[in-house]
Parts: sequence; C-alpha cells; structure tokens
Amino acid sequence: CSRKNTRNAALHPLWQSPLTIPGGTRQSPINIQWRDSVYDPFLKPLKISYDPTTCLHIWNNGYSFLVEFDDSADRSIIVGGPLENQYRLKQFHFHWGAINDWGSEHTVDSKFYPAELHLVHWNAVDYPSFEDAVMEGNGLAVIGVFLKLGARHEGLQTLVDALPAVRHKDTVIEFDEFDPSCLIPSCPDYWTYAGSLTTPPLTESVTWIIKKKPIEVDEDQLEAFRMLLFTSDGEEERRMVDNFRPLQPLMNRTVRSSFR
Ligand code: BO1
Ligand code: ZN
Repeated sequence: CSRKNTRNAALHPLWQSPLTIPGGTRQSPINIQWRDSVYDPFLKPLKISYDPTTCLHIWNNGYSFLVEFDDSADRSIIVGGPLENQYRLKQFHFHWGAINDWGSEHTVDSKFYPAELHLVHWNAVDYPSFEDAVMEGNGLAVIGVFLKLGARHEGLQTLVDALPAVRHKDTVIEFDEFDPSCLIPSCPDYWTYAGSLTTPPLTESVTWIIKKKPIEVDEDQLEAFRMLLFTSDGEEERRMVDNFRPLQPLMNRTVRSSFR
C-alpha cells in the first residue's frame, strides 16, 4: 500500500539510506516470541574457540564501536550450533539505548534489553572474503548476547576503559589480546533463525544465534557507551545512543530453540 511505500522511502537519520529493503523476506532484528519458538533436538551445542592474539583494534565507525580481529586464517572460530561448517570471527560491536528501557535490537516476548552484543563471523570455507560472504544466504553467522543491568562485568571493563580514546567517529586505537568469549554466557541455550544484517547493506546473509541468558553489566559501563559520539572531531557533538534498527516482520520464518 502507499503508506508502506512512504515508510520504505524514508531515510534513516544515521544511515542516510532506506530503513527497509523492498521485497525483503528475512530481515532482522525480530521479536522472539518464546512460546512460538520450536525446540529442535538436532541442534548441536555451539563451540566457540577464540585466539585472544587475533584481536587488533577498536574503531569508532560512527555507528558503534567495532573491535576487529585478524581473520586471515582459522584462528578465532565458531562451529556447531545450527552451522554447517566453521565461521571466522571478523568483529564484535554493540547496540544500546539513551536510557535503560530500550537499546537491544532483538526483543524477547516484546521486552527490550538496554544493550545487545553482536559477534560477527563469516563462512571462509565457501567464500574467499568477508565481502563475498555478505552477499550469500549462508555467508555470515552473528552471535547475539543481551546485556542487562546488574553487577559490573569485569571482562567488559577492559574494553570500557579504552572507550574514551575512541570517543569521536573515525578514531582507531590498538587493542590486542582480548578474548571476547568472556562476554558470552556459559549457559548453552540459544535461539536461531535466518535473518539479515541490521545496518546497510541489510543483506539477507545472517544465521542469527541469540543467546537466551543475558550478561550483567552495571550502569557505569552503559554510561561509558553513551559517552561515545556519532560525530567526528570538530563537528557539533551528538552522543552515540539509540543505534539500533527497529523490529522487522517475522514473515514466513520459524525461530528454533536449542532448549525445551
Ligand atoms: S549486524 O551484526 O547485523 N548489526 C552487522 C551489520 C552490518 C555489518 C556487520 C554486522 N556490516 C559489515 C559491512 C562490511 C564491513 C563489516 C565490518 O561490517 O557490510 O563492509 O567490512 O566488520
Ligand atoms: Zn549489530
């Protein structure tokens, strides 16, 4: 209908590009309705093996801060879960809100968490590069972890301490020897579904693996995220907050769970 077309044409203020992909059938994020998810007894446990020395740097890219990894060999990888082969870690980043009432991209039973971690991996078995994998249905695997308010997270604090150095857009600092598995809850339970990137190019290339159990972080740690800027040095300062995409329709998809 015409109303829908108007929405599709609207430019997102952060992206300067459309919010929706015309004809998209597997867009992300989604609301995970717990009771509608289907237990799949054939789903394997997800095996995570990260090499802390593959960590390279932190980069404020004007949308989030990215912690990037050397992905030139199979050194930091995940296997199992819903995945047919192994995937290499490329980067991780977060999405968060201006206040604690929202900020995550996915929701569970319509509940938002104050933030969400994304660990982005690509299929280096079938594709020669990340850029090639982005274009393919089984190209990427992203682990999503919800952040909830609670105790200070000691593993995250190492990262939080480095954030003032990347306050402005387009700043990069060296950040070596970090093991992001400390940010992933030990509870093996997850949901999985076929989806997309949540920022441009929004390609429908992602196997999403959303951990059921959140990690706890404290108010000070979330406030450190909110001190970052969307803007470059010299521009009028705009705080980096609410860097999440709105929920997308589930369409003809099933969310599977690894647990009953
Ligand atoms: S997310 O995990 O769905 N929020 C997500 C969204 C967009 C990207 C990655 C993850 N984009 C890709 C770009 C590549 C770029 C890479 C940087 O991020 O498509 O061009 O190299 O790690
Ligand atoms: Zn993300």
